Amino acid sequence: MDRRRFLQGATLASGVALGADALARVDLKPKATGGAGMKPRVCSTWDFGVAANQAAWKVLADGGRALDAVEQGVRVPEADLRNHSVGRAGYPDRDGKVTLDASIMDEQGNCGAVAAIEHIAHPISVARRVMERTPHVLLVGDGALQFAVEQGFPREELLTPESEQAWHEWLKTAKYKPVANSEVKTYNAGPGGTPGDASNHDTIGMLAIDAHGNLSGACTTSGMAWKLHGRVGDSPIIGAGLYVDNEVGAATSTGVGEEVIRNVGSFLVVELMRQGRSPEDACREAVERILRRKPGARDIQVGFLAMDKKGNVGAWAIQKGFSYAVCDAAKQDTLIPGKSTY
Ligand code: SD4
Repeated sequence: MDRRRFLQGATLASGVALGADALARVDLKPKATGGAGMKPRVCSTWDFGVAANQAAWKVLADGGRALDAVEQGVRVPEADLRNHSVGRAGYPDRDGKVTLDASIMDEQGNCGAVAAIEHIAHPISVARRVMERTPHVLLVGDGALQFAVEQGFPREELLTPESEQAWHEWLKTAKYKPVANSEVKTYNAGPGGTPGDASNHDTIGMLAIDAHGNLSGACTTSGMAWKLHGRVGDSPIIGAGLYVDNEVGAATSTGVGEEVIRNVGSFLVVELMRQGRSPEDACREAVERILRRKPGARDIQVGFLAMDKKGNVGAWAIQKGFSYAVCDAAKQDTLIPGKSTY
């Protein structure tokens, strides 16, 4: 390589490593774009959203930023060993590896994500570092792990003896057939029943509005259990598993991520709210879009959760069994059964 090309390469490499360019370009200071005096509120997917909301609420009740609230909130299920679907103790893929997906987005449209990252218990915080310290949006696999370790995140074994045992149980019946939809068949055969349903749910998606009227969202998951190694779901894909537009609202999703990605689900929900639909109506239309395009999707679960610019919350799912938690000054442990098409 000639010297000039080498120097060009070195400059690019150090700019990326230091994130100096990124910091110069990304405006990370919160601006009160939403309107001060808003009553803060946070909502999140599934029953474990209650405890996560309460952690987020500590930030919001203190006048903190929605971005900090959602990060702190979703770290709770990430660390929870009873939760086999997020972070530490998440069920592994079919090769026995725990691979995690996460994304975060703030009120200015800044976003960061990691996909298929191993050995890091809090992928949401790595996603935030991607957003704040690199010029990129999404880091995957080994590169994401390398970045996390460079940033000081501890490298740990995420497969617990209990999750390993569950994987061995699954292996007794599973045939390694990497064909389309094989994961869905194994979910049906497994303890969870419906793919993505309440007993085999995987994801926490959280949306918050702070006292400045600013919205942020976070989404983190170990993805679908027994997935192919390297499979990435909707959760780290901005627009699919998470989307925030501070002028309109925010949305997140849970369930079988492939259907959400195909329909750019969370972006769709936000755009429907932009057209005047309520959060619930927007979520319902996004679910029905999935069903119209693929009627067979009635056998799986997908749920959307949305919050509008005023803090109104709504949700809709394909099937019964979806739940979401809402927390504000009035009540910190509300758990609502999600309405559904079937
Ligand atoms: C995924 N959407 O990886 C996630 C999993 C999930 O309920 O939410 N399951 O596809």
